[in-house]
Amino acid sequence: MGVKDLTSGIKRHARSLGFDLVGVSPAGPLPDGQRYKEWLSRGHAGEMHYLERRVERREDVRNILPGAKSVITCGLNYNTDTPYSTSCGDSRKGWIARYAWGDDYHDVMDERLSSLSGFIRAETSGSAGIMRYSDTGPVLERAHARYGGIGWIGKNTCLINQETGSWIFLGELITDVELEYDSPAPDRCGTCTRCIDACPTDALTGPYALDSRLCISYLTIELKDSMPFDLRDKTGSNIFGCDICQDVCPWNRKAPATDEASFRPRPGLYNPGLDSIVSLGPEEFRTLFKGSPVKRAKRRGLLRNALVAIGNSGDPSFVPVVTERLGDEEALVRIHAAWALWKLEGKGALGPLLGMKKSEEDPAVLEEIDHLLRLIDDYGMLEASG
Ligand code: B12
Ligand code: SF4
Ligand code: SF4
Repeated sequence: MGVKDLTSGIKRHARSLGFDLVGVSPAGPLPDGQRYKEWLSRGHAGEMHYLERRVERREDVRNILPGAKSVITCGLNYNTDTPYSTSCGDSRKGWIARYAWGDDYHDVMDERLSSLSGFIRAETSGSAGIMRYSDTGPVLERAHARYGGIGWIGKNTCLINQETGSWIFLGELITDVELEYDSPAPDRCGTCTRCIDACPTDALTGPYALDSRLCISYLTIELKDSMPFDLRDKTGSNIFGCDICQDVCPWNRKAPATDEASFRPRPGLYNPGLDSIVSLGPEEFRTLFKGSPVKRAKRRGLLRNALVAIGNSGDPSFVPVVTERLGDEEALVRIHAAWALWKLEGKGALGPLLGMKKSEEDPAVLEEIDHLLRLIDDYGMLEASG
């Protein structure tokens, strides 16, 4: 079969498998590799040290599959007919990012990519070498998607398609089969800067530049430690990921909804009550988030985030649920419960914090309590009066 027919056969098959977008780019050194190395050297990957490994594979997929000739990038729409975070202002609720409402996309993408891979093998009498990835390896996925004509890189750093918007998961097959290549899509951001203006933490340090250390998505999903003190106030109600720089993007205004049933919001994940999230026990957490991307944060990470959102809500009716978490089994949760109580009660947190300090043994929790106590003016007065 000729290169042209094989390419259109693969694209037709990808669409029949449910992929919304498919494009092909040549395997070879990517000019974007330089951009990537500069991003790393600025420290913008934060604690995601895995991104510093195997950079040569990201620069050129032939270091993954020797002899590779083509990268087939597939895009799957995960948008649903559900309001954006920017129109949900209920301070008693938390925001889980759109991508995480349904089943874990890694599983959905892998199954489809595996079928597409089987199709290519059959069409090439089993001779094709193929590797498949979807957020699972050292591949610059957005860069390949751009070269494959799937969309452009927006100033929010997301891959945007003119028709579908940016609610797209990416996955790719790297293959030694020669195919017909697409051309990169033009940049359609123009003079718009909505995403940069809307980012609450200034993580978009300029157009096409994201500092993960400031990004709420990183802080609520990837960061395993305490949330940096000065950023807590800025993360709003986001408890897992962040959609703001995509919610405000004009290219998402008319984004179509996906047909993919597994991305529909699972009960309880769309804009959930913060009191129910912060009260989840280990077993309830496991049951609720089985097969969901949210399990990545682990219970302690999700409760940390929910406590920060509760602190930001300014709603004193949360005090009882926060007080309960002062005795949580996880130090990370106790740290953020102490902070949330201080945010909600101010000086009123003095008694509970002093009480907590008496029995606390974890150095990181003690450090947080001492920091908060220093911030409560009354404490200084108490010390002075003996
Ligand atoms: C690390 C990572 C993160 C980090 C850093 C994100 C970032 N912007 O770099 C954090 C944790 C913050 C994150 C957040 C999110 N992520 Co993420 N993440 C990744 C991961 C694993 C690597 C990305 C990376 O290498 N970043 C480093 C930067 C420098 O690289 P880059 O963004 O890919 O950009 C390269 C090219 O696009 C090009 N380029 C960039 N800008 C420009 C501009 C111009 C003009 C040109 C010509 C080229 C160009 O050069 C860059 C370097 O090579 C990818 C999967 C993968 N293997 O690619 C998923 C991925 C990027 N994430 C994804 C998603 C869905 C998200 C979130 C939406 C989740 C959420 N709702 O919370 C947010 C979006 C935040 C945002 N505005 O980007 C999707 C993005 C799909 C899309 N449509 O773009 C991916 C592709 C996973 C997937 N397989 O679907 N993520
Ligand atoms: S995901 Fe949120 S915090 Fe990160 S760059 Fe976008 S708006 Fe800013
Ligand atoms: S909000 Fe505007 S600048 Fe940002 S990605 Fe969308 S179109 Fe581009």
